[in-house]
Formats: sequence, C-alpha cells, structure tokens
Amino acid sequence: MYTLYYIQEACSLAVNTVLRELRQDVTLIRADSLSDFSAVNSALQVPVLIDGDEKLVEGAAIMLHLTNKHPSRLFPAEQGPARRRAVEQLMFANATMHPAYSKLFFVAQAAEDGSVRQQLFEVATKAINQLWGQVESQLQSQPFLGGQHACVADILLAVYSRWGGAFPVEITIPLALQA
Ligand SMILES: N[C@@H](CCC(=O)N[C@@H](CS)C(=O)NCC(=O)O)C(=O)O
Repeated sequence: MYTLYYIQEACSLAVNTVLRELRQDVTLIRADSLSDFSAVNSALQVPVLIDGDEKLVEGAAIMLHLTNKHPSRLFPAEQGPARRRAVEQLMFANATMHPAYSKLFFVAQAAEDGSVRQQLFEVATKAINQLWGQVESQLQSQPFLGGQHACVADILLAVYSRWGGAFPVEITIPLALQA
C-alpha cells in the first residue's frame, strides 16, 4: 500500500495513473488540504510517495522506483536500447516539457496583467508548441512513445496536455497524443 501526496490536475496525477495501471493500492492525500505540507516536502512540491518507511520525491524517480518494483509494459525492464529510449522519453517529459509548462505558471503568478504578461505567455507557448511538434513526429510511426503500448512518458505528456486550458494561449496538442 502506497500513500501519494497530490494536487488536483498537477503532475502527481501521472504517478497516480501509473500506480493504478500497476494495480497498486494507494491512499491519496491532497497536499493543499494540509496545514503544513512543508513537513512532508520542504520543497512544497508534489508528487511525494510514501512506500513503507521510505519517502520519495521527484516524479521521474518515483516512476522509475515503481516500474522497477512492479515490472509491466509501462517501462522496459531489460537493459538495452528500448530501456534507454524509455529513460530518454521519461526525461524529455519530466525535464523538458514540464519545465516549459512551468514557465506559463510562473508568468501567471509573477507578471502583472497587460501586454508584457501576454508577450511572456506567447514566448513560453511557442517553445511548448515546438516540443509538441517533436512529440508529433515521433507519433507518426507508432501510437505511443512507448511503441505499441503506453509508457510512463505517454502518461506524463497526457497530464501536461490538459494544462494549457488554464492560460490565454493556443497550444496545439498532436492528434495522436489526444487519441
Ligand atoms: N521536479 C519536480 C517538479 C514537481 C512540480 O513542479 N510540482 C508542482 C505541480 S506540477 C507543484 O507541486 N507545485 C506546487 C503548487 O502547485 O503549489 C518533479 O518532477 O516531481
């Protein structure tokens, strides 16, 4: 049994999805319902996973931990090209696409209403759309980044694809990813 600290619609949704795909029981705790989430994670970020006596942070590390522990089609277990690609795609999602979206959240918080704020949104959006273009070209020849089956990177990207609607920008999600 795992415990997952989450925020609705945040990247922790991907960890929750992975846990469910792996048929694992999980207790969910809303981080923003706690009076002092800093006692759980001083970085004030979700996801945080409790596995027995161990506390894990960082979504990619949590996914690697879970998929190592519960082998499945979500992540190739054997060392080799397929696993290297899966690690690369996980890092692309977590360390490239997620930070690109984080810029939108930052602008929304830090920039005052007006043309400069909109301009900053547009710059961030251009970079995000460029990254979705890269995803689209990979999905030309296969239904998932993982090939014929969804991998953890597909799940992360599906979660991020829902975030654009919160901002006054136009983000083009590839049809193959929407599917
Ligand atoms: N590098 C961290 C980033 C986690 C992160 O940015 N989490 C966001 C949600 S997607 C968060 O907790 N933000 C705090 C908040 O929304 O209050 C990871 O991959 O786990």
